[in-house]
Amino acid sequence: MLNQYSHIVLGLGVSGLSVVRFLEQQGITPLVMDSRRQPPGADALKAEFPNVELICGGFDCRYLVQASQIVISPGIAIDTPEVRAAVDMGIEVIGDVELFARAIADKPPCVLAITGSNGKTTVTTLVGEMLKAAGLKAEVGGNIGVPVLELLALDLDFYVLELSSFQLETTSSLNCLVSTCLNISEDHMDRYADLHAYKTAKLSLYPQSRKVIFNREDPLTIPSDPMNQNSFGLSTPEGDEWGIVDGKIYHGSSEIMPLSDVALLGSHNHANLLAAMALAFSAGVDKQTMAQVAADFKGLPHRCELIAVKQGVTYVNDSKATNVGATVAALQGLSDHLGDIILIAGGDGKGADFRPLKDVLGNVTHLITLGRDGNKIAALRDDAIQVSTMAEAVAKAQELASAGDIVLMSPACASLDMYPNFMARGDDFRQLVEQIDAE
Ligand code: UMA
Ligand code: ADP
Repeated sequence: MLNQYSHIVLGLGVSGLSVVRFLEQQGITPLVMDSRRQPPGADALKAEFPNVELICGGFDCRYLVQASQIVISPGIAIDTPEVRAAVDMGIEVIGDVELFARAIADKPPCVLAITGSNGKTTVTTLVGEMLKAAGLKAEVGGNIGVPVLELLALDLDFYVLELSSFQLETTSSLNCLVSTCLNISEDHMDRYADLHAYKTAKLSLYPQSRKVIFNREDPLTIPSDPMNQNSFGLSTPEGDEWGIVDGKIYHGSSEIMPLSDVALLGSHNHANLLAAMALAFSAGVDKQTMAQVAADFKGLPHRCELIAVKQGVTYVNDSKATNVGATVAALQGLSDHLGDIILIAGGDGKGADFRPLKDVLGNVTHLITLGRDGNKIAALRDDAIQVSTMAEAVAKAQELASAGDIVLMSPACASLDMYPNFMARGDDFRQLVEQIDAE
């Protein structure tokens, strides 16, 4: 006879561990399962909750089909056969964000949520900074790295949440004050049947929001049903939209600041800033405060980050470009550059179609590829140089570059074929660049 567990936590990464803590606080002892033999949260679980049972190396269906609720981690696909079997039997399968939503259901709407294929972390960080600068009690969480349930212990006016499509698949009752989908381009095609399925997961955020801010230059983000909505975009704003006129940011007819005072570089970051301002405005942040934050915020590491100028060559770390859309944005942002651009790309393509890179590769003088799917990117150019390691890639780039050129590491791929995460890949690139003689 199996133990009867009403609650099962699937996945023991940072979010799974936060779910165990949350359930234990409610007096519920769950069973935890992880398909990995050594899940990263195993030691912490044993230390904090020695009585919680953990099954590693697979999901035992016999427990799943007897549960009343399964809380699944974002890294596990709902279509995993054991999970699908439980869903088909009518067992509730939700994520940590849905638990969070239910825990704050009695509060007035206080969530500002950000999704999209690219720019989420940048916008989430900006919104968090703007709210704090305005004196509001706000913290960021979600896909940005802090599990949402951990925010419940804090006394906050607002929760600023970065949400991935994986998290949104298992969330249905988040009562957002305001939300945005920044843009949609192909990503995670190893988890979705097609772009439509991915878009459906992203836009499921809209019906869970009192107000929606969409990107009027990206048709895929436009709500299909009429709702309380506004938009941002690089074009001239109409009505009370957010936009740009003659190099200045405007909210409707009200000028916020000139782009020359904005610290972030690139038109994609200007779009991010407009979205952040629109969200912060919905929480009551005044325009002087948002302009001050925009003037101070220089961007995050691993995102088109200028790391060094060596022998006149500028090295840029864009390791967070884990999909094609991000690399396209990086290369478009450099389209005015007069010197050569040497691009280092490749990694785990997650089933992506790389053809949208072809046009922007016109800006690239030399293409160096590496990683599992590097050959697929190399196939877009007859003269691509294929290497096996980042060290070889940097050495080759250094050999080809001369003063005035840019070496851009913007992989258009995830890092997991060669590194534990995108930060490790960016750090490897940075260390290799640091070893190049300055003169
Ligand atoms: N995994 C297994 N078996 C399991 C459980 C997980 O193999 O039983 C694998 C997954 O396939 C994945 C890895 O383990 O590769 C981590 O998965 P997880 O669900 O345990 O992840 P957590 O550590 O809980 O972190 C999650 C988010 N991870 C994912 O969505 C994969 C983190 O986003 C998020 O910061 C964290 O919750 C807090 O909310 C990371 C991410 O990569 C940064 N997100 C993707 C992205 O940005 O592209 C969506
Ligand atoms: P996310 O959290 O959605 O991955 P980040 O802010 O971490 O977004 O940026 C990830 C990558 O996408 C970086 O390479 C960055 O330069 C690029 N990027 C940021 N904003 C945009 C945007 N609006 N459109 C396209 N690419 C973007």
